[in-house]
Amino acid sequence: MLIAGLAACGGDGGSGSGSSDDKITMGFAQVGAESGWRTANTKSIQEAAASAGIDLKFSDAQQKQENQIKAIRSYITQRVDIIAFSPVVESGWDTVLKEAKDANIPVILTDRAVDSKDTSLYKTFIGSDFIIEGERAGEWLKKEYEGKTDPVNIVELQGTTGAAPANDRKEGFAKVIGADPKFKVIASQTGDFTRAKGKEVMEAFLKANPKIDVLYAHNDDMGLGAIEAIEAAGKKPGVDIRIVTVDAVKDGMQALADGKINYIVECSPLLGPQLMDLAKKVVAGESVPQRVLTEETTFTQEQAKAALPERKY
Ligand code: GYE
Repeated sequence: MLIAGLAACGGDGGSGSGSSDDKITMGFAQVGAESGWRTANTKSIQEAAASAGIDLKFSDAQQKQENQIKAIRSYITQRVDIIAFSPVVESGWDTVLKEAKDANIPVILTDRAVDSKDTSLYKTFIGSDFIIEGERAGEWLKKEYEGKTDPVNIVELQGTTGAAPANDRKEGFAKVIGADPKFKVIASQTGDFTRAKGKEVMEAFLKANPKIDVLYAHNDDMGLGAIEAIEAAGKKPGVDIRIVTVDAVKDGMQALADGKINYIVECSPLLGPQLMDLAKKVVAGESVPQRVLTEETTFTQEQAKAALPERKY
């Protein structure tokens, strides 16, 4: 993808556009700084823009949709060449996306999806398949408890309410474990993708439920917060309560290598280079695929030990 993009842009001096020497200006409306994943994602976008020679206007919405909408409107007023954003929640984007379209400013979705029926409101969507991530967490659990018949009490820490990764990771997981009645999700609540909220909600789960076998956290950060709560309650994370999370950021991988998490489903935040490549193509009027999927893997404790020294984020 990246190689093809560089060849297309550099090979013939950017033919087709009268202002090919002008720098592309991108307005990027980020979700916030809620997790290690997000920090790595922001860094990837900023570094990739710099090395692609794209002038980046960057805003942080502090996990609030209204702030993102304001940022997008200001990018429209500033007449940037392209807008990219990671929608904090799935719903409620049609009006502002229509405004961008009417102003002839193309939009790229990164990381999270919108539920707009009109797919002409954006050029492409680059990011992970969160349903598959949820399924991978469920598949691991099924294997862990294969051949056992006792009930398995699961608590779930959901991501930000209404966010695509929260909706889809819940759905994918439920689909896989739902077929076996021994798996019981006894509590499920949002921890807003943050460490502090993960800890707080896990404390409440522990107080209300004497027997918790498994924690499924929609990201590493909530899992890491929950680990603090579990330890404070005198239990051993990874042993007394088995833990599966999503992301595979460094702190999560360290906890996995240390035996406090049992399994992590990877979700890559390094979307910057592909995003800049797609942005150049869109601005040049080239066609791009409607959906660009990120490639990801999963990690056991042993695999985390091996991967940690090379882990960049
Ligand atoms: O998993 C979580 C972050 O949208 C995939 O957002 C992203 C999620 C990621 O806060 O850590």
